[in-house]
Amino acid sequence: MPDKVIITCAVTGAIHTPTMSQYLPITPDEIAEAAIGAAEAGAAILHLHARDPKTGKPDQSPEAFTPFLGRIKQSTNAVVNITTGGSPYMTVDERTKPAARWSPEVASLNMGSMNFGFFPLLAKYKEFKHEWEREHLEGSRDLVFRNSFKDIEYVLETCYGNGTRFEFECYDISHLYNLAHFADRGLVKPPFFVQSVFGLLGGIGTHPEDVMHMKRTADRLFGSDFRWSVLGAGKDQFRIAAQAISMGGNIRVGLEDSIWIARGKLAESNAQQVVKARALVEGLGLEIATPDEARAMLALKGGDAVNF
Ligand code: KMH
Ligand code: ZN
Repeated sequence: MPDKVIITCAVTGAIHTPTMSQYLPITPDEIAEAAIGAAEAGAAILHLHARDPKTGKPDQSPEAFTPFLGRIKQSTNAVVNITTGGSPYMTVDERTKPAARWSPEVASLNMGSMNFGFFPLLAKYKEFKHEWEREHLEGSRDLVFRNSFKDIEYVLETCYGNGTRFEFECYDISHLYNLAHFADRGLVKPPFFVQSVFGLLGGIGTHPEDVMHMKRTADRLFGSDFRWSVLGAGKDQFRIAAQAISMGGNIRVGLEDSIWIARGKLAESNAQQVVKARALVEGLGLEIATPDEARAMLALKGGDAVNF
């Protein structure tokens, strides 16, 4: 059991929409403030997406990240992780541009293609603030989040020269095998930061046995060569986190993954979720990792070696 637990906070993402929560960070100022608040509350890693400030629609142009990356760097020592998942509606080329431009310490890397269904959320909302939101949910009935072997190789090759390392997002057991394939080919180097995603429609579920199976399979494939982290989508976020912490894992929270702080109660900030996550860690007699401890655990290049 490692005694330090890395908390990642994913502050806005590309799945939830402005109608779903007034607390979802949208503008660059809101994203910067949410990220800084999360870091102050104990998040060692900040997983970042950008949005159009007027409509809240996911925006994966490198320029959309400019106004908040510098602010976050000046105000915190936290590790910045830039998404290459963007929105599942975007091409891999579009999705990779911000990480290629800004050379963060970490970029996300999605380890397989899958159905990506968030249309069940349609039932919860009668009206939407912006037209794109309904289409975004409705369209996910027919949405394949494409991450072919070629796509994954493209992200690896594009970011490799920058010394960026990866948050390997694994939404199912097969994604662990895909990572093992890239490890066998020498295209990725340990320690692997494996982010297991539970509860997205199209991926593995949220049963405790699902969490066990993911961990057991990663143990068998990677031995001591990986750091395990989990995220639970939606209402199961903290139950999954608690199980993973007690199994020696690291955790990810944030409004990207769940807009809730308790049953039926919206989280009023990302920091509020980080505070709750930290209490889980400390309640189990463990300590949260500082950003520099996370850098050492994940063999990162350092906060000065980025392009922002
Ligand atoms: N929205 C999460 C379930 C990415 O940014 O690369 C997955 C995610 C994808 O974080
Ligand atoms: Zn993300």
